[in-house]
Amino acid sequence: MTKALESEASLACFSAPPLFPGPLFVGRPQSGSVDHFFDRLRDMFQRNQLTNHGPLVQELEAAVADRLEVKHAIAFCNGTVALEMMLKALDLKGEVIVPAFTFIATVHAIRSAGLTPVFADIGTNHLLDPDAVESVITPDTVAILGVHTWGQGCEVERLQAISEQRGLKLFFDAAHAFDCTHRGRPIGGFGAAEAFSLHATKVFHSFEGGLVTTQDDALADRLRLMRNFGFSDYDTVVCGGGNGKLSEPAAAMALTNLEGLADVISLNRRMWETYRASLDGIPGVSLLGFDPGERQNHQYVVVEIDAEDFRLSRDELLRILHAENVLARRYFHPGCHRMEPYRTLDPRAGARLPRTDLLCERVLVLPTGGQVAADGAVAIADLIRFCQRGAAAIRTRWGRDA
Ligand code: T4K
Repeated sequence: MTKALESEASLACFSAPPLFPGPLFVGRPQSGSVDHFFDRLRDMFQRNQLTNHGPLVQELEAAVADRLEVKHAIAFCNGTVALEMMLKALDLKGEVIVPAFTFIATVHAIRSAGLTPVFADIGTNHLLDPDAVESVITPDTVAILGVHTWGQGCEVERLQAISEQRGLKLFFDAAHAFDCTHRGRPIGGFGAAEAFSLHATKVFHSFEGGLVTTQDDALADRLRLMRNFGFSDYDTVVCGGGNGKLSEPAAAMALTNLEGLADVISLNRRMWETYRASLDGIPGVSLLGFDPGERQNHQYVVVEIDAEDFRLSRDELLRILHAENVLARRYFHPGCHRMEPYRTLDPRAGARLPRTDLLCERVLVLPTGGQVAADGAVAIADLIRFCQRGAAAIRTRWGRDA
């Protein structure tokens, strides 16, 4: 894995061998015991109940509700469908305020639910800015959808106060935030409902899967109907719906991963600490910190690159990292407002999203987890430091090779 970084000629982008022999990903799945998973599958085949709210899904929902201290956890086939059904369940019509600095699924779900997304800017913490939310409220606004980006809790109390004053519903996209807290309370119990992703790349996964958590009995009942086509019994359909069901093998994976989650999170935490120590003092690189008083899953290692101080842009660094097999990601570039269909629907959105645009140019998410290991994180940080120091020579060489 190690190679001496002596001059720009040591870099793989100039045809030297890469720092890592194979790719290091952001979002490499971390799974629990394969034996425990197969034990659960064997039992499942004995019962021959493969899907449609079987015992493994029921066990998962009870375990999650208990862990997140919520009355209801309703499992779905993926996080996007969980979001869509959560947003559809209250029969809202109108505009939903949402950040553009999020994975595109957040915004697509609003549109699929028959609602209109309206983008509001984020703060320097990467989270929906309540002042920006207030500035885009119109008579057509019906809801706010905050995103607990990177597992950090949104400014829940201020968003709650705004939604109560203005008669709006408040929802959260908690795709990144399983097992995280806000003000000491588990994320999952805030707003009218929260939606989680159990995608394979998430800290806690079911291959594909999602969850909605809520304290509201009526909303939970409705969501359980909706995910099963609206059927209340064998041949009675009482509302609209679709197929949002989680399968039993997916629930078996989730239950198995729940057993090993504490180990995954403590590994992520150690990796984050290693990155923090190793990236320290590199001009133009700032690691997104976390409130030490909150529980975090440390699924994402997020840095911001200031092109002036770093002397290379984020995208130039990305090019170097990729050549070295460090497949860092620039989530959520270029911002949902610059992707279709939203770019065409609201071509002027960028004018009110300066912090979103800035972050879309600066954020880099680094690979973490067991695939990287501590010495890998140190090597990646050393590489980044080397790039900052050698920026002038790297640029000159790029100019010469062009
Ligand atoms: N809301 C938010 C805020 C979200 O971030 C997401 C999803 C959602 C809603 C929607 O939830 P889901 O409907 O997905 O449940 C990935 C994930 O696919 C996506 O779930 C996630 N957010 C997003 C942030 O990241 P991509 O397109 O970047 O994934 P992809 O295929 O590039 O995978 C990342 C890397 O992980 C790959 O380069 C290789 C590695 N990988 C991936 C998979 C699936 C593996 O090594 N093995 C694997 O099995 O979106």
